[in-house]
Amino acid sequence: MTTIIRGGTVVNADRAFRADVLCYGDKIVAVGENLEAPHSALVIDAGGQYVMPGGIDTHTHMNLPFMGTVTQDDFFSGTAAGLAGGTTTIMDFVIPAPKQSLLEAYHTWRGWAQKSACDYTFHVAVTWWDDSVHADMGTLVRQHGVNSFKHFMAYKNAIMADDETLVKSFRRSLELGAIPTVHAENGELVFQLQQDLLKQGLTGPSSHPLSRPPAVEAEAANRAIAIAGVLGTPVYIVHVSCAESLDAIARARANGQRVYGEALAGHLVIDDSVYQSEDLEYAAAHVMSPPFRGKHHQAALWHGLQSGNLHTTATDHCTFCAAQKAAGKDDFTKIPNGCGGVEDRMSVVWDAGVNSGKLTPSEFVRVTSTNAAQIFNMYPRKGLIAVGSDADIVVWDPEGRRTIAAASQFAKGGFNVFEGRTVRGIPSTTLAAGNVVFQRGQLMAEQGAGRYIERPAFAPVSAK
Ligand code: URQ
Ligand code: ZN
Ligand code: ZN
Repeated sequence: MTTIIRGGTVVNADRAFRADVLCYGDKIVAVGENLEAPHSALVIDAGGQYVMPGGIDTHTHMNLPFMGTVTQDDFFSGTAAGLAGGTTTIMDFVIPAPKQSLLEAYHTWRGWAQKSACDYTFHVAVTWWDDSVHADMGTLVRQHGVNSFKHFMAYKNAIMADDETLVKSFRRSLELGAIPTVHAENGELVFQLQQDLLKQGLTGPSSHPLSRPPAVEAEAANRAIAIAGVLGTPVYIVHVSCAESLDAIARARANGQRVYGEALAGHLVIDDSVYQSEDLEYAAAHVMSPPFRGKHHQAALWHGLQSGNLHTTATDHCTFCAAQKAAGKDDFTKIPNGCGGVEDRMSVVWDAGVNSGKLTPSEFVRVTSTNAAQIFNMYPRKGLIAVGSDADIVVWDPEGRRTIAAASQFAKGGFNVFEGRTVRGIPSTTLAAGNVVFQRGQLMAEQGAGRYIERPAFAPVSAK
């Protein structure tokens, strides 16, 4: 299949320039003005539009078994929804149960992901420790293209990693040339605050943010950064939600430590007033961790993206329907944690970031695609419009508008945290691996078309 994208402005993280883009098969084969193309080529008119690298969502959970249930979106519905929003690669998570072999869990997730409509890759969670975990991490890096290991510092009595696991896993990651990532919340503090609230009879969803205030997140962020600093390994902090965690990252980076931070589209534009709604189903639908925060935290997160102290934007797409969320109607600690967003991230970040002047188009590309590709070693295959890069391309209509609504979304779960938000700046066409998979509202995602993306380790300190 040959496709020529004509008349657009190519936007990479380093510059924007007028050029046509010629794709052959799954690769970009030419970028330049007035390109020749075979008569048989599919022509996409990008006049007045931007031609950008497909989005990379560094944080999704499709088909996740969690808190006694399984997310609504599987790897087909979730990736198809992402393609409709301009995201062409997802980074999902293999999350072994404690004492479960990492390799066994990895193969299970690989099976679930076969149906993906777009390319995908996995962070593998280290939820426990023994010599077999040490060995499996080596196999995953050397034989399966895993170069990032996740650590949940929250979720006590479930998947929480204690300090011994953090230290041993961070050290092993360094040996292997892999990067540790963390969900930074102090799970012990969360647990105790939850018990306190329940003892006071405060069982509703409005207690969720009270059980995980910013200080609970910042303590864990500081601890993960300190452990990484002592051991000499980089660290990537997922869903940074508050100013206090961002301050920890900025301080460490100012001291020369290699720390990366991720912001969720939801945390950038939604505040904690959602938990005060008298509609408890609505409030429960917003239960995710870390929770949505007060407005001043959003301003801090935008400053983080602008200053280079936050590097990627993601969604933590983890959808549960109202019936699933109702598991916690009498006890907020039993509300399955998670919200959606994979379909809306790019437009929400563009509308709130570029239209407001906070980000340039190139900075938008950097935080929605290029930084993720570079941090996790997929660049320049991903995150760039250039000859030889994958033909994962979003043709972006900066004047196009869409009002986000659960009723019209492709994602499942029947709820959308961005409900009613009209965004200016939407994909007009998405190409994944050179195939047009979304065009002017029509989704042509193909089940199983996605490929597993191996990510080489960084230069390992020692090969043992
Ligand atoms: O903590 C996570 O990232 C997963 C389990 C999704 N849920 C959430 O509330 N963020
Ligand atoms: Zn998390
Ligand atoms: Zn997550």
